[in-house]
Amino acid sequence: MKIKLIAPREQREDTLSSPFKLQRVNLPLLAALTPPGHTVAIVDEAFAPDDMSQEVDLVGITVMTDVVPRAYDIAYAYRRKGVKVVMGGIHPTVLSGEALEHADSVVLGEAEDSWPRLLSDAALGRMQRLYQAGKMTDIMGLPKPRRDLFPGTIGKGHIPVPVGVETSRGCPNDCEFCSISRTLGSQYRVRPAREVIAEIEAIDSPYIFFVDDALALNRKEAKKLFTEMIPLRRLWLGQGTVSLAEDPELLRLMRRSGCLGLLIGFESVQKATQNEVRKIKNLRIDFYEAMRRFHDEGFGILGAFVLGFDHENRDVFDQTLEFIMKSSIDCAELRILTPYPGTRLYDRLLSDGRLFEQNWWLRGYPPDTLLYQPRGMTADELLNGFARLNRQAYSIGAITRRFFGMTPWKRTLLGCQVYAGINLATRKRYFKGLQNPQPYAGASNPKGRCRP
Ligand code: B12
Ligand code: SF4
Repeated sequence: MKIKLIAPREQREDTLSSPFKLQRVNLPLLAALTPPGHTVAIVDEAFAPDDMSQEVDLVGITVMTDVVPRAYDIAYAYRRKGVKVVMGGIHPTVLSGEALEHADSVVLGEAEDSWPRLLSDAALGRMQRLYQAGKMTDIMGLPKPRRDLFPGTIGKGHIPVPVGVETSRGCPNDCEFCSISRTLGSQYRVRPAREVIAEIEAIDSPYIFFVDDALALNRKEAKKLFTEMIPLRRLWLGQGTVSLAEDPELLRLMRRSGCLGLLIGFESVQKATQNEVRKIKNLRIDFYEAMRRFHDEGFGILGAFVLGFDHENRDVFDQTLEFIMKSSIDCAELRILTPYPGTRLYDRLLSDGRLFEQNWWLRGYPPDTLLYQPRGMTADELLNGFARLNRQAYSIGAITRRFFGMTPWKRTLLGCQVYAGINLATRKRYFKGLQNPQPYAGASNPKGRCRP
């Protein structure tokens, strides 16, 4: 069969023009799991548009909630041509019934076991509607992702694009707003260091992005991996929890193995909320000390903050700004809490009648749309406080002041360029986002307003 694997772009953003790209790992991995005898092509709409005139027998689409409208449009267009469409990834896994209205088949959860089965059924003309792995994937012995099929590793300005690599899967923390435990599982599974190293050795980009949600949760294994990575002389980025900073030896090995920067989920600066978020609940280090340690190792930190938790009050905006400025966070990701389907948060807000719209993802709202009735403040207070925080944290004065609390890597010419480029691009994106309509601004009585 001729198979095409597609990653849809976000509905409203011009992702093709975005300078920040990542070579995703899931589609190259699916290609590697495809038994011989089929041909596979990969399309990532963040890199290049799809050419629908190509001949194809089966289309596989990877679907995150943010790309649902686009994914369903693609599926519709191919099915109209008589091509069978399979969906997989986090959204179809948690909402298979909805996905099956748009696809011929859905793969639930991990695909290592189901994908080869599905293909052999499809080749015989008896593809099932649903495929589910019999058990959790043993991630020892995963095949090397077919990165040769990926459409380009050179990004805008000819900067090599970071290449996604997995070192682990799953997360035991089960934070209320996260869907990982229901999809990739709550058991933290680590890939053997030698397999990760072999995979990295075969990658031609100098930049790696570790796609693990919770990098180095198993510190012993992580230290082994980072030690073995030192001679490879690669540069890498990753995402993890603040708790990484609890272990100075780990941080040192991360630096020596080429860590340039980390996306760190601080989530909230308010204690009452921190007690609700499992990953930061039992931290043995405070946020300021963590930032000092990250910066001492030279890491650039993209700190992620979520606004709108139930226990938060109006002071959260000033307090978040204070932390961002005093700790000189290199870049801050500011987000309004999003109730993704498949999370405990979504279920709770739905049963409390606080969701403004039950199937909000079908409408293609842009990021940071307020989708529920907040508790610690009114909807207007949340939206106005969020807008003010964005403007203050990304004013030219604030960007400049954070720059002077800089870490050594920023003092190089390249470092200055990266810092300025990322902050100015984020400023532009956030300020533009603040113009987006907020369909439920001012809503105070959600009961009865929740649209099914
Ligand atoms: C790396 C990552 C990113 C990267 C790159 C994303 C990318 N394009 O690859 C960056 C940092 C850019 C990113 C951004 C965002 N992300 Co993100 N990200 C991840 C992360 C940590 C890893 C993804 C990954 O590569 N996993 C490893 C692969 C192998 O797993 P997988 O994709 O699930 O694929 C397996 C199966 O699902 C299945 N499968 C997947 N697709 C398909 C398709 C077919 C046809 C088949 C058969 C099977 C199949 O097969 C694979 C092998 O078993 C996940 C969490 C996670 N651990 O998965 C969050 C995650 C996907 N992200 C999430 C979110 C919310 C976002 C953002 C919206 C955050 C934000 N507020 O801006 C943005 C959206 C960006 C976008 N629209 O693409 C949520 C998605 C929730 C949801 N319901 O959609 C997740 C689950 C995190 C979470 N904790 O909840 N993200
Ligand atoms: S620590 Fe991160 S990946 Fe794990 S459950 Fe919490 S938010 Fe999800």
